[in-house]
Amino acid sequence: MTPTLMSGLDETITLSADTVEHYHEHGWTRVNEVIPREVALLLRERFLSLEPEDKAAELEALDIEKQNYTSDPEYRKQHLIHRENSLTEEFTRATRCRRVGSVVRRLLDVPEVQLFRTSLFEKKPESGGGGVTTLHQDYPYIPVDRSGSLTIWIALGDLPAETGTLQFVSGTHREGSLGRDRTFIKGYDRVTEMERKLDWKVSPAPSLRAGDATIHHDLTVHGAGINASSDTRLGLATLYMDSRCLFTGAPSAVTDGMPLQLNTAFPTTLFPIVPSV
Ligand SMILES: O=C(O)CCC(=O)C(=O)O
Repeated sequence: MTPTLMSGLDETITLSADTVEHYHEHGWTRVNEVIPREVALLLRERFLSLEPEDKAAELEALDIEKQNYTSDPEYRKQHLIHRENSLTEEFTRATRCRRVGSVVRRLLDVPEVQLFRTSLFEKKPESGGGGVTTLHQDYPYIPVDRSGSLTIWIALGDLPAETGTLQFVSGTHREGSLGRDRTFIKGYDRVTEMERKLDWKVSPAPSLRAGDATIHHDLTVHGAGINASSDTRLGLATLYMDSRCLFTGAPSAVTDGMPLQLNTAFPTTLFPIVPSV
């Protein structure tokens, strides 16, 4: 990355009061240019130019089996998930930069921001297998002792609404943890039940320019439509938390195999503190 691109990542962003209020009121918000457009376009290019074997979506093949992902092929078509270790170092720089850290700190209102995980969600055009991302909360899937973390989902590329950008059910961050959703459960699941009973309305899919982001609370129910365009939709999603959160010991694709101690903070060697002031 050139020094000019790097310096853009090192600046802090001051959010408007409306943006912050929208987050607290609805459980999600939008921030334009959370990373500079040129950086987002560069990341897209880097990803697309990786050899197919280098960008193998590990989860679809391996961990999803381990996680008891439903065998229904419908749920296997949502997206491909690429973890940070299969991406280039520019991704690491972008997700650990002060620019993003300052946004997270303002929304979480915590002394220190810690990165829990980065995933690149690739949704192929519908004709290539990209299906609907079913409604879910993030919190039931993370081994973190308190809710309140957030995910910044950054558009890598210009993403018109029809590519399947994220949509939210406003206010659901006040419902508590609803448990695992239909992706992992056959039969009763509370998200689907509430969706039917309460006739949930999802927010319209936004059109995002490269570098723009939507940000959601870990209890906010969200999903995405099919990718009705002819281009691959790439969203770089990183979950950040308060560095005082503790590890619960629950199995997870991110933490399994790591030397973590129950009821202690996540080691910063594995879960970096992100500069935020
Ligand atoms: O990109 C998607 O389709 C899903 C992303 C998601 O669920 C998330 O970032 O929490």
